[in-house]
Amino acid sequence: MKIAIMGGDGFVGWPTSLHLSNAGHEIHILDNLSRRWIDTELGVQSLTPMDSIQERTRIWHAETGRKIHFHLIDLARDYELLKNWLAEERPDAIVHFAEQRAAPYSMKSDRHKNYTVNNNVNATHNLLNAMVELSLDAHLVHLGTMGVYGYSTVGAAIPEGYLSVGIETMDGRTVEQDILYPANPGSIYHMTKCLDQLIFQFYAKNDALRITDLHQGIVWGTHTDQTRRHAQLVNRFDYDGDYGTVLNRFLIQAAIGYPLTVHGTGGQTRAFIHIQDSVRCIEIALNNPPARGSKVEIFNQMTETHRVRDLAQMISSMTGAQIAWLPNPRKEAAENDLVVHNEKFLALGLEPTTLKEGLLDEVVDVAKKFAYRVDRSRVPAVSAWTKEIATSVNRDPEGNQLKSVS
Ligand code: USQ
Repeated sequence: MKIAIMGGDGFVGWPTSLHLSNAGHEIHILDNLSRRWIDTELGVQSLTPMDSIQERTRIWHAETGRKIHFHLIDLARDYELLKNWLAEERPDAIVHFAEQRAAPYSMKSDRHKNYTVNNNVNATHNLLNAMVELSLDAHLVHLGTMGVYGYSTVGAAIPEGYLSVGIETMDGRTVEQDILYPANPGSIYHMTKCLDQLIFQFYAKNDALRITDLHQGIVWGTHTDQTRRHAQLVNRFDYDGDYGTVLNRFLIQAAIGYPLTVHGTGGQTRAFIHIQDSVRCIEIALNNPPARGSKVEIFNQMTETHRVRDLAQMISSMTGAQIAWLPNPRKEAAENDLVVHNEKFLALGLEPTTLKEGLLDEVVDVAKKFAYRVDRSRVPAVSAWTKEIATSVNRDPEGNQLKSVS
């Protein structure tokens, strides 16, 4: 297949591009390189030294003989460029990662809220709009989030996208309907993914576009089979308070002797998936497109759930790291249970990589190798969900006064 990877320079986009190229597909990355600009804005860098996208693709070609093409296009802003590119190349499939993906970054200030909404909603809409205009029957696979559901299970497992409900009619009958599971976003970022869902629903219904939405949990790990092939193919690795996600953050904190930054009681239960499984899921989704005219296909892309404090305690007993119980900068339930259906990917052959010490060691090794690149002042999470919360989150786990970088 000829596959366009929108956002193919990012944390999941890059290993996905390599994985699909390795599988023999013709890969085109479209990216505005915004993640690299945001690193500059925040004054942080990936833990792993990351080459330019042109250099990365050159190394991939030298290693494998396969070409990955790169096109500098901003989906949210360069509508005509995007449309012309799609008209010329007419890909068979499109994988859409081209969105601002960090909840804390989206909550930093009014400017960051506007940027996240404008970027994410416009990128998704521009893409679908252009596909309809060009009568392009490509299968669109979008990276959504488990966060569209909220994280509360009200005693029932979260289904894969749709909830069967009985609606009472005026003449007393009950009509069965499948509706999108009620959206319950916990940040501006998650809210944009809820809006994406509605945009997809409309375009699948009105224009019979073939769309798959993947509700992914928190990704952990750093390497895939392909990023391991050469030092310069290494994936990016975020540890900072905005882009670093919880398990990867704890692992690097342990490696540099920084107290593990548990928010609140650590009673938050979340869904997780290893980066290697994430790229496999995308391949499986691409191989199983919905039929034209059917509703949006939705998968829960996660393999296990864990409570934040259990992860902290596990890493602490593995490494001897201290745990810091911090005021929570987010507005979220202090404790929740989470049960999630994920049978669809399992039925299609996904063999989950579950959290095992060996695999955690791998990330700790990466963390130790590049520990000299860590700026400790960028570890604390300083982005507060409300102005009131901001006043209570003012010291880092080492006792230093915090300053927001926004
Ligand atoms: N947390 C801590 N300490 C930390 C960092 C986070 O206790 O140092 C807690 C947070 O308060 C939260 C949980 O860990 O309760 C998860 O936070 P996270 O930063 O690992 O993940 P999140 O903000 O939810 O976002 C990440 C990705 C996002 C993806 C989402 C999937 O950045 O792109 O959509 O995971 S999910 O969480 O299932 O919605």
